[in-house]
Amino acid sequence: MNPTQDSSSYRPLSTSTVCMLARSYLASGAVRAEEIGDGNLNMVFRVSSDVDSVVVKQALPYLRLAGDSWPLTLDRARVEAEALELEQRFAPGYTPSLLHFDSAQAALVLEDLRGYTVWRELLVSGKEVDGVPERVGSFAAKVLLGSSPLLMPEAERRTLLSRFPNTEMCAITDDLVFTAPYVDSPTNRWEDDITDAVLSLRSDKAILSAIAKLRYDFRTRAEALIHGDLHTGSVMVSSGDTRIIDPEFACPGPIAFDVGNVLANLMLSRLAHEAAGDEWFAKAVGGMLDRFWEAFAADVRQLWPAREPWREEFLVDLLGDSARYAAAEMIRRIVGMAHVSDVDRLPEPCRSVASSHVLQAGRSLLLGRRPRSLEELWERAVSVPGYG
Ligand code: SR1
Ligand code: MG
Repeated sequence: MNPTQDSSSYRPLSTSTVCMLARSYLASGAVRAEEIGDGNLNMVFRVSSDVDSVVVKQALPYLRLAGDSWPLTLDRARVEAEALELEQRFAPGYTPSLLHFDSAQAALVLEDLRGYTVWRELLVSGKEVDGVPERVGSFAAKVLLGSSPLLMPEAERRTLLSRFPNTEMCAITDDLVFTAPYVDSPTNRWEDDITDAVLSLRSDKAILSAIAKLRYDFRTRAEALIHGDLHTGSVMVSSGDTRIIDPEFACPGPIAFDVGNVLANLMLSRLAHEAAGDEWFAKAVGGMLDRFWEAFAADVRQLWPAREPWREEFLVDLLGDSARYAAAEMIRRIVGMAHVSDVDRLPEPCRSVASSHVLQAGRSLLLGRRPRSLEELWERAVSVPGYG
């Protein structure tokens, strides 16, 4: 909660109190609620009348994944509400509608994306829905360029970005993505079979230096309002529509962090399917990554201001930087606190094989020359020693 707000009336919602909070956003009549959240951070309810429904997402004052030993700001709910409004401004129709923000309860009343499925779940079950990577690419280009100095007057941009200090959420990313996986942290966990690879990452000076540089870049490069957690679990898909959810990690940051997150989670999916022997879908996921980047780049080219004579250089540099951030995201999803179901759902020995290949890909993408094209990116991610 922001320091100027009074948190004394805050109470974790229950299935009965959430009905009172949401009632006026539903058709009249009896309403009922069920808890539907399975994330790491919040309570999420579906509140339904006989004819319609909304979702209520309430921030808890601690990290759900870790329990009340890890206190966490409620202000992330305000950040999420304001980020959603901003994303709607730059990319109308790409996020769920925000119907109401209750600052006392740190709760958002949102359009219910009933009938949509989390993109990661579709990928895990080997399903491809047309147009999803393209929508995510367009969303990223519109919001990231829209809140960058390329498209927003600088005075307005600095004022806007100052609304998103999001200190504690950035500290989570700083720790879980750029720090803990490379030290002996109690939050880390990995498959026994890859212990040697994990310890060798931690003692590799070139890797530690590359990660330290990325962490510095993440902390200092307030380039745009980034989503901050743009993985395939933050994308909801129906036939014909795709929405991007959960911008509670939104903060001023490097565009490459968001782009790298999408690349990483698609590479994780591809490597997991390959380890499971599902070559056909692995290849399909590779195509999704290519189409995400191509849609992103096409929108960047279209939105790019004529006064700036470095558009193609921006895209080449961005792909290279995104590959570095993708590596950090891939490694932490294998070694760190928050894993992904793409890999964790695999039976052994496929899980260890996938984990090991992800670490090799991460290492290869972190070191050496930055890839300048998708071909070079794939070469670095899959043509690694011991792979295959
Ligand atoms: C402690 S929160 C763990 C992870 O879940 C979120 O989705 C973010 O990715 C965060 O790093
Ligand atoms: Mg989330």
